[in-house]
Amino acid sequence: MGLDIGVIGIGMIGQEHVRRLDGGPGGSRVVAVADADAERAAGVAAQLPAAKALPSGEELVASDAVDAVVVTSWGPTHEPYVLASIAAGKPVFCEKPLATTQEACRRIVAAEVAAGRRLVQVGFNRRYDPAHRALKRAVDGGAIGAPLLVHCAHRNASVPPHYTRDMSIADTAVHEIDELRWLLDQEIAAVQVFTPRKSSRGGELQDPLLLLLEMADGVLADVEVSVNVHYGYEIRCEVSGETGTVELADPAPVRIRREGAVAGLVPADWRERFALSYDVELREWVDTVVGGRPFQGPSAWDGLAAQVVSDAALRSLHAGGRVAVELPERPGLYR
Ligand code: ISE
Repeated sequence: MGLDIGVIGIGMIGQEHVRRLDGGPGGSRVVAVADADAERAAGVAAQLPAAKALPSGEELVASDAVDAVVVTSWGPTHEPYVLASIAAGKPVFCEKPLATTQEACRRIVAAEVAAGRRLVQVGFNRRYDPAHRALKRAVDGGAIGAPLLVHCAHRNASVPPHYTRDMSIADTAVHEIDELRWLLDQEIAAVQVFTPRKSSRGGELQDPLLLLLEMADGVLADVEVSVNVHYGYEIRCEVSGETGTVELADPAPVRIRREGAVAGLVPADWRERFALSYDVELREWVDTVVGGRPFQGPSAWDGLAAQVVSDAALRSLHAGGRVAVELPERPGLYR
């Protein structure tokens, strides 16, 4: 038995996911695509053996040919597609962010709770990266004793012209927001954003940013977001514990020695750094749906929690100071 998938939104990440899902493990294939740009949808469908381009995301969700939905459209359009999928009783994988406002995330959580079963998975891909998983295993296994501090860095070589200061938090740091909640099994209690000296390479953009996150149990995490480093794409995380430290190792597969220097190559962008994590993420999602197993991946609740923290960080960025995070009560469905 396979899984017939419809993909809404086939920009860069959408096309990457289509490539992974069509003819992928678990017998998945892409049977429908929809995009605001109908020509692009037709072009992608023409290259797939079983896919049709449909005129809208709503029609895709309603189509009898589609067993499960992948939403990779522009963030502000996620909510209606995810809600329609829940109403149709179809599993839906939604790229991060789940939605761009916490009100929209709350509506999604309420709809899923009313449906009485988990159908939504959010694309927080760090949870599927082998290095991040090894980091969590080390922390959970007690290798460094009780965690006390976490130091993260999220560096992009460059960002597109439409990238704004707020996106440094809502689009970029949101990965660490989810990662810290997952890694430490704790909610984030408060956040403060600092604006250091501005890099001259970022134009008008306030870059870098530094976030200080307080976990509910008192662990403190700092996150550097730099999006114009030019030398490549780099993700760091080090956890400092009572009896030791553990950190993500350098991901370079080879080390070059020449002309008196040693160099490990730095990935160019997130597609290269996280290629394997996307493979694992989508394979596990397909296997879960096909096997009829309960979802273990990032839930609509995780999407909402990340959005609430991201909004608090944006408030701190705009108005300054420490902002407490106020989460609603976690519904039983997500415990
Ligand atoms: C992008 O959307 C991602 O998800 C990348 O992982 C992140 O590094 C980048 O800053 C975002 O724009």
